[in-house]
Amino acid sequence: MADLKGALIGCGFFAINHLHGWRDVAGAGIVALCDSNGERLKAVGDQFAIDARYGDAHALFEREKLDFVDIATTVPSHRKLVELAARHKIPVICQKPFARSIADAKAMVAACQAAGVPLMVHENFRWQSPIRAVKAVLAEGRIGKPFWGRVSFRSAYDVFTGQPYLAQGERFIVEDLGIHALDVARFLLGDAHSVSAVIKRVNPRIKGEDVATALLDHGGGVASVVDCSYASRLEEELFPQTLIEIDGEAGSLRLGAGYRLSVTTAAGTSHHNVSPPLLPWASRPWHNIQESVPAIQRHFADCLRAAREPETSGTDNLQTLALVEAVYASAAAGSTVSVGGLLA
Ligand code: NAD
Ligand code: 89V
Repeated sequence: MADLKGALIGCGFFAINHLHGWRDVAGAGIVALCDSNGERLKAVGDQFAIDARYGDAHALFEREKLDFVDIATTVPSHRKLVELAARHKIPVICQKPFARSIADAKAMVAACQAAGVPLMVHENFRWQSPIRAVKAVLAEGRIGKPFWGRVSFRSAYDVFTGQPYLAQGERFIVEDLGIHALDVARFLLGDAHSVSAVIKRVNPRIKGEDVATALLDHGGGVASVVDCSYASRLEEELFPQTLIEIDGEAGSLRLGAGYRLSVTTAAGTSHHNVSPPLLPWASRPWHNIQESVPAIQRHFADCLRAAREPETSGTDNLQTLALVEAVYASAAAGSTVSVGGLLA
């Protein structure tokens, strides 16, 4: 019997991973579903044997007794749904991108704070076990204080079949995928003060940019490069692996293709296989993203029970969203953009 009973709003492409994930989180479970698309609601409700089904979120909140709500809809509905949850005093997890604008994000954070309701953004890439392994090397001090980093995601994988909306927006890779890489850069190297970026659309069949390169100034001479592309046909298709390079004052680390982590210090180089587990319900190549879903959900449940702020709380995510905005602003202006200015 779950002590934390949740509802899932949005039964689309990625929600299936949420539902499998929640089954792996001890003491938490999804007891009700909501989707405005009746066919999806029925298909997902039947697949996961969840009978409480709603086509409208107002009815869901009025009728169900919930400990949390998991919002897995796309960004246009986030503000309305988060504010509705806050009015009902229900703790919220909301998928990324949290908001289309900093103003919307701040309004959601303020609504949850005023209601005394915990709010976490489902920013799951930093919960991938290979990325946690990189963080552990840094935390152990094995390579000393980092002074340079690179977070890279380059692919030609067809994401548009599973997520057709990605081809239709004015913004694409930075808002959808770069947001994860920017969050990982923050996670590993700390917040950035300024950003200088170049973006480009290569694929003529989509509306937004599919290539982006950003230089982040983390302060104190520490810099990182965050680069992402869905226009890079490579010898080995690595989707959806994030590659990481970090140089520190006492050594370096490289998270390379195939989840190979190399750590070099004065004592030499050690190699580690940090491949993510293939969970029973997961499938390659998505398994590294899939395993990060129960990991972040478990973190949310733990934080809820301990009344602790989650790592990627709404407040924290403002910094990641500001980096996204800074990339677009810098690319448009052709100049370096201050991150703080965007949050003011
Ligand atoms: P999708 O379009 O397949 O599914 C969204 C569902 O939400 C649809 O079924 C739609 O009918 C429903 N919906 C929309 N507004 C609603 C509302 N107001 N009330 C009830 N139902 C509503 O989208 P998706 O690909 O599953 O993506 C959902 C979110 O997850 C997006 O924000 C996307 O960026 C994110 N996502 C995250 C990851 C990750 O690794 N974190 C991966 C893929 C997608
Ligand atoms: O994270 C996302 O929303 C997905 C994917 C991992 C494919 O980029 O679009």
